[in-house]
Amino acid sequence: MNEREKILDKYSAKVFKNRKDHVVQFDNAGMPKEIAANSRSIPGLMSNRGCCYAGCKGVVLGPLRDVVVLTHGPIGCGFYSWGTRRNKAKSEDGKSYIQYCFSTDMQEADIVFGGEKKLRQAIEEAMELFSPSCIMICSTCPVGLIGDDINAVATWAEEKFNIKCVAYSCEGYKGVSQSAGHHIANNGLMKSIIGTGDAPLTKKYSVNILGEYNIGGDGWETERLLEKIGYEVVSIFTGDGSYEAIKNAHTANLNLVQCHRSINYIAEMMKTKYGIDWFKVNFIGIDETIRSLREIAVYFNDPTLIANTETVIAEELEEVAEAREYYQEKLHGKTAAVFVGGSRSHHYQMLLADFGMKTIIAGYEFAHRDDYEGLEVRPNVKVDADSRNIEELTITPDDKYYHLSIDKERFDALKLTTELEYYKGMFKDMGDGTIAIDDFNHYETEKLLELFHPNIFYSGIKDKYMIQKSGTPSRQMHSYDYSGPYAGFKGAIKFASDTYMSLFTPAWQYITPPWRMQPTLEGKVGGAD
Ligand code: CFM
Repeated sequence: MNEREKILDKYSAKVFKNRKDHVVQFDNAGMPKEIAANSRSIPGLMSNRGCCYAGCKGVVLGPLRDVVVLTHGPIGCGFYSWGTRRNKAKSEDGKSYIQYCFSTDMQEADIVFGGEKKLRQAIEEAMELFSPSCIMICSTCPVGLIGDDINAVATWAEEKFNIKCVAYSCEGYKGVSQSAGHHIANNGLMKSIIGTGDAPLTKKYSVNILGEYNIGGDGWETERLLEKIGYEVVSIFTGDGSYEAIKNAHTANLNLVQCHRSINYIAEMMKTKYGIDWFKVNFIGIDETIRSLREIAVYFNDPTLIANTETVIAEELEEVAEAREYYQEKLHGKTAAVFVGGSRSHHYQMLLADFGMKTIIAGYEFAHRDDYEGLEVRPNVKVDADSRNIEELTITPDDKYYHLSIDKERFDALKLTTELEYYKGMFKDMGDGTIAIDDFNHYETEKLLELFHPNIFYSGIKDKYMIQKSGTPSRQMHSYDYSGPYAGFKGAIKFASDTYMSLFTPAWQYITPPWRMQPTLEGKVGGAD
């Protein structure tokens, strides 16, 4: 039995039938394989996934600092999504609401008699207290079940207060994970916000950064590098982003996509509507940052820009050279497991490789097949009923704003040599007995620790403690355990330093757990003899 078979061995026939297609082990040739993804989790298995509301409100819309994002639902949904993601924001203009939790706090009576009145009251209150230019309403499960007309309330608010108000039907039960919520949020931003501003550009070369949520300050570090080279960053979706900035996103020359999983919809719709090309970039990892910066410069094909890019790369590399060498020596040969949402488990493999570390286990909570296998599989992916429930917008070219930055010939040539409008997926960077798992559960995590003994396990809050209790250091790859930024050159060193501290402070190994010193409880099943 190989490791994959050992993991699946204990499952009942029914569970085995489902899970076998979600677990892939690579042979020495590292051949690309097919994986089952973006399908329903099995009830009862401890999945690490979140819900549709989490993907819409928590991930894509929540970081917009000048927007009041109002949770329409019982207080639990608002409370548990309050301040739990480290999407940092500045509030230089005094307009940052991300430290607040806005909720309609629906009660039983609202569920029975309808919650629209309460939603209107909440909007009135938000206007009185904060007077934002934009409010976004996010529905939770009961709202969809009782059928509150949140779109009518949004129209009412726009007319009454002369603001932008967008309603999102992102009830938690939609789709199979938070991925559905990303799509719904993308659709709303595309339909109602992008293209509504007309601020003029200030520089010749301008970009939007898509799928960068400024966790631990990553977006600030990426922006710093791009501005140092000479680009104008028109908007960031959505880390430290704002309604005021993303209104103008359609004016940029190029879209840079960091997290492909959460925002490819906007990149593709903006291409159709405004003619803006997109690049798959990755600012996680030194070599990947260099590749990304060079490809962007080559796209614009301006000798000054290319020279500036090389100067910045050389400067930044020099600054980190000594630390890089130190950590390479310490971390070389260590093995890692990386299990995060829908894009980091690939991005971080490249950063680990910078320091000579090998990823032997990787997995995504809610990625789609293209995130594993590459964009080329998209036409072969079967769309199931859960995904078909999410609206697909029909987009046509915009008469006024459609603009191409490069001609078709150059586009085609670049496409052959760069990651222009292409995402290669995680599998192509794996092989050699390593394993990839979709929608991990806790049982599988335990088995992986037992079978592979990774030196460190990067994962999330839901499984972090069970990993640590097994004696394996674990670092949170969603929030960076209060550290970061990890993006760019300096971020890579910060990541290496945090990893080094985790590995060389083996605190957990000095502790003898109580179950090793005393017998565990014994019992028997009650009932009849
Ligand atoms: Fe994109 Fe993200 Fe991720 Fe994601 Fe997320 Fe996140 Fe993530 Mo947590 S948007 S898919 S829904 S990179 S919150 S910033 S860390 S699971 S791998």
